[in-house]
Amino acid sequence: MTPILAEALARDAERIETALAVMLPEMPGPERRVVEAMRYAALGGGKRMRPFLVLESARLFNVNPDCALRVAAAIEMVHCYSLVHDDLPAMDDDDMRRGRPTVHKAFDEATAILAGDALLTRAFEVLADPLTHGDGNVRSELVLTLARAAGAEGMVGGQMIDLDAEHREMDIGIIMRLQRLKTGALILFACEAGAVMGHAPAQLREALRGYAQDLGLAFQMTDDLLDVEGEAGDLGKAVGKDAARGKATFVSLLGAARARDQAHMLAEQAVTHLHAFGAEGACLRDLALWVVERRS
Ligand code: GRG
Repeated sequence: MTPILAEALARDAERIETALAVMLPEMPGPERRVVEAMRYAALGGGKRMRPFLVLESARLFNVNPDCALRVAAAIEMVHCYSLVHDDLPAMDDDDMRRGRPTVHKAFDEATAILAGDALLTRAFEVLADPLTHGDGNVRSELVLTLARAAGAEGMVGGQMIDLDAEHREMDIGIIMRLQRLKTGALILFACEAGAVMGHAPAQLREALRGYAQDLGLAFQMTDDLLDVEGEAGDLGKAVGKDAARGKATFVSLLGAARARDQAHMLAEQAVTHLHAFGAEGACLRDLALWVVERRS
């Protein structure tokens, strides 16, 4: 990782942590357990890549950093909800996430379901709040775009295909579709959010979409490689689960060497979309190149 990217990621991760802690305040009363589980899920871990993409894309259009931070926190809440639900026994059944027990292990299944639900709804509450953007049309577009990215046309749809993957033959086309929805849709929203907040011209918004689509696939291919070649200690979660379940992935279909080559090619292709931003796109460029080298 380049020093500039390391510094920017660390600085933004700290800002996100503080924003999330403020937006998910501890609560008195009998309902406090669900808030404790939400805070457990959202605070103190993760690479914070999606919020970083929001903050960086917003910076390109001189968006007010406090407004961008709220959108960044909202997308991290949706991401954390998806991890909490994905780890449940009915889905991936994982005991460890971000180096500690999953929410249903630390609390219980019903609390984990509710914490995920409440993180998802809180995210939309944050987006719809006038503090997030002074222009109601922008707030409405953020809500609409994130709803599409997270729902059945996006992440949830991808998760459905993924759950089916254990029971039927999958080819590369369906795996691409699965990943475009499951991980790609939120990454796409993260990169577009800055353009939406900054009323960016269509051509620049399209450039960010192109970057996001290549980045999302490169990220997922690397995720599949890490499941085969990574260390549970580095990743903070179990490895080898896809193969154990006989699940088709980019690695099982392409082989590790080709998947690695493809991931690098996609990362380089992602960078080509950033030309229009000149030196301002340096952190996004470094991120794309790091995503395929990462060990966690
Ligand atoms: C339950 C609706 C629903 C969706 C779940 C995102 C997802 C869909 C499942 C997560 C399982 C998984 C390992 C997906 C592969 C890619 C991915 C999203 C990895 C986790 O994202 P990172 O690496 O995690 O950014 P951190 O912890 O760094 O935030």
